[in-house]
Amino acid sequence: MKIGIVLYPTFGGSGVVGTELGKALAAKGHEIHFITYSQPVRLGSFRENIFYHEVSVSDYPLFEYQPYETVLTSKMVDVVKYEKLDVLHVHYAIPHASAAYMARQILRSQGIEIPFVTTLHGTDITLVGKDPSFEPVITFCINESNAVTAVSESLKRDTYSHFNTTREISVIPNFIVPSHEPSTGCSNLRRRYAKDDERILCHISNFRKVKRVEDVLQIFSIVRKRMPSKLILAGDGPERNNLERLARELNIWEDVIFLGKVRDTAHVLEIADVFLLPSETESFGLAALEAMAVGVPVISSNTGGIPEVNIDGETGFLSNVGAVEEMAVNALKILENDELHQTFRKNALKRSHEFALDKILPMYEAIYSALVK
Ligand code: GMT
Repeated sequence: MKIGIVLYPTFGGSGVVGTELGKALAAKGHEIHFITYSQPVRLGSFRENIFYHEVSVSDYPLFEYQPYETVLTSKMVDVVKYEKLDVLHVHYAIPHASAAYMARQILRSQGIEIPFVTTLHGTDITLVGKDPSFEPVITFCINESNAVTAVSESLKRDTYSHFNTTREISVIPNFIVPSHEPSTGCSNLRRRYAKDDERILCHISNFRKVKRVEDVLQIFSIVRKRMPSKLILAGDGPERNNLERLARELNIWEDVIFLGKVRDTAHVLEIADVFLLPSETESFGLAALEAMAVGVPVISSNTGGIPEVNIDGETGFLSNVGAVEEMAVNALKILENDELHQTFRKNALKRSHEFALDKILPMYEAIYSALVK
């Protein structure tokens, strides 16, 4: 099949999922056309069956806000028409689903039928999408998509509760991709960041408010009083300055390592002992799954779709949002008991196999096939 994938090309979860999905489909022989405003960060080097179409919005003095959605729509029309695509798959509803709807209408007026699949990822429903400034458009696009998928049962429920829709939503969980990159030699790398008697706690995100990274620092501050440890933070975003300040106020800054944005997070996770994800809301928690995939137990909040990934008392522990004391106690339970730590490590790894690419990929292919037929 010839598939157009529209996504945000950034480090965000939806971009990672869309890019890895495209790469995996291309490896299976499908022809994949990425349509977005810059090269997706996870795309990597040249690969067979993969094409990238850049959406570039030219600056015109009249525009205080650049009309990205319009230019994206025109690009989608062009790529569908000239590359003869069979289906479009848009990741993150805003504004990709409305652009796809418009592209479908334009192409229909030219005698070309193109179905589009919308994958809902989280904040396009739970935070941004339900805002009255987006809601009518999102409701319309959900109803007009030829197929809709959501990354968790929780997100599916949220969609029905926030939007006036009864259309079928297929839950297709996020997945992990087996790494082909050689391991960095875990113990050598580990020694660069922590002494042998120190534990490493880790958090990776886009440092937005919703991630509650300040809770990560609070949890670490409690753990650090009980055992020598380091906190590795990978990622960047609007909260970074506040977090650096808080790390100084809590007097833990010497043991907190801000790595900034990291392309291949698996190598960071490999040296971690526990992963912290105390988010306010999280439709799935891809970062937690990526940690589990390298055998790292997860201390998380119990919000949204996280309980569908992290199993309380088995692959990590779950607590109410904001319960930093409890999360610290849970982290210590694992870190202070080597035998328990190893059991949680094994459980986390085993659980991650439930989300293996070869289980998830056919679910998307089945959706495309049904539409193309
Ligand atoms: O805000 C983010 O965390 C990024 C966002 C995205 O769309 O890029 O992540 C959402 O999609 C991910 C991939 O499906 C999910 O794993 C995240 O849980 C979800 N984020 C939230 O719901 C906050």
